[in-house]
Amino acid sequence: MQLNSSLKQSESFSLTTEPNPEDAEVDQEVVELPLNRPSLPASTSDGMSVYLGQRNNSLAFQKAEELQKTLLAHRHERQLIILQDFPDPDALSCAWAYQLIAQQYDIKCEIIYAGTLSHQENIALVKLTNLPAQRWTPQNIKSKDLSCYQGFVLIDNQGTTSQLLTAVQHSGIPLIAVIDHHSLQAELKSEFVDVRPYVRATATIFTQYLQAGLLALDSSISQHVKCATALMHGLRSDTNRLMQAQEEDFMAAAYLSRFYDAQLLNAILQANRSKRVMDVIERSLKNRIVQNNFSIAGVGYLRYDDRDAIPQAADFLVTEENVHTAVVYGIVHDEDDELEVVIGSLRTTKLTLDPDEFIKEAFGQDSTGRFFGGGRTSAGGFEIPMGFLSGSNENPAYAKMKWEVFDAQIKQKLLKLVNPKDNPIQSE
Ligand SMILES: [Mn+2]
Repeated sequence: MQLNSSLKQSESFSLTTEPNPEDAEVDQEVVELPLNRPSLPASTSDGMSVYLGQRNNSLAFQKAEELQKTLLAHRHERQLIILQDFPDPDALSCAWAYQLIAQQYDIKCEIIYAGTLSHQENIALVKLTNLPAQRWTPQNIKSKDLSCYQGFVLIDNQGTTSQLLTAVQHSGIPLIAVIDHHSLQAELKSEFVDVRPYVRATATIFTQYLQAGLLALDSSISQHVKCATALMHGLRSDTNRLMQAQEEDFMAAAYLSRFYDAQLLNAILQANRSKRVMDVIERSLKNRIVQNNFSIAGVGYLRYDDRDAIPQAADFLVTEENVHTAVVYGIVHDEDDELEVVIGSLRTTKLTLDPDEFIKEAFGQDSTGRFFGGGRTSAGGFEIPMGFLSGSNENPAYAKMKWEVFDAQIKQKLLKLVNPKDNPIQSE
């Protein structure tokens, strides 16, 4: 195997000047970085895997080169990096990596998301690494002066899971880059697009950019070590602790292993579940119905800050013997805005089940043609706004009735796909 040839090259690569975002002189220091072109193996006799690895490697290189050109064309600008409303470690770490890469071109980036960091590991990640992400709500974005931004970037999403997108688009800011591994949601008018649904984590894509030379990681720079740790966490969490990782993801993890801080990662992973998350998991266990190896559970009402308990409950239910797919959903309410939305998560270990297809098929689209959800390998999610039916839960009888209607409707839609007699989509 000759795949490590490009790694060896990257070892010898170093930046001559350390970029400093505060330094006005940085303008003159911006130079076109030499990228590490992957060399072809001397022999491809050991089969297909080398060929595929090599091909992916050169695609990664080509994309890194394209991204570099895009960044060069936007030197000295300010950009917004928009994450999904409830960003996960993959999204957060990649946004940070993009920010550090862009900094070398004197591009200043703000990492923003509209929802909350509700998973205890995400809170730990952001706190322990000082990850520079900010919450902008759909309300306060209206009072911001967006005219100072010349572009925006979507990372680990394609804009369909962010409430901030509309405001940013309305202000006329152009989309500069989309870097994601979810299935393509719609045609995107972006200067740079790198959407690779077969890659298990966006962190893998970003690590490949780093390896190609877009940023030379340096173990003596604490921010680099923390970012590498965040990327390792993102990669692990999107691949079920590497159990669903493929060659590319392992290669990326191997590269990050030179820079990341294992103790820091351990501290992030040790974050404990809150009592409220435990309660939601308990409710999901109690309410679950298991049919044809699908486990389905409605958990009732949840506070906005506990929204992340839903995917955690799904993670838990999918571990039951004879269950290959778990779907957990609940009504999440935002007390400040009297807004309610049905939020659900799907987890599967069944290789032939495509979460993106499954969720789109189960719930369909809204009146504007937008799907209620989608997914990636082994995981998916959906959000169904409750609109006019939001709020008025102070009347317990009404709140109970409302939940029962939504619960029944979601179950009906899911069971249609779960039961192969009613619908041939699940063939077993
Ligand atoms: Mn991801």
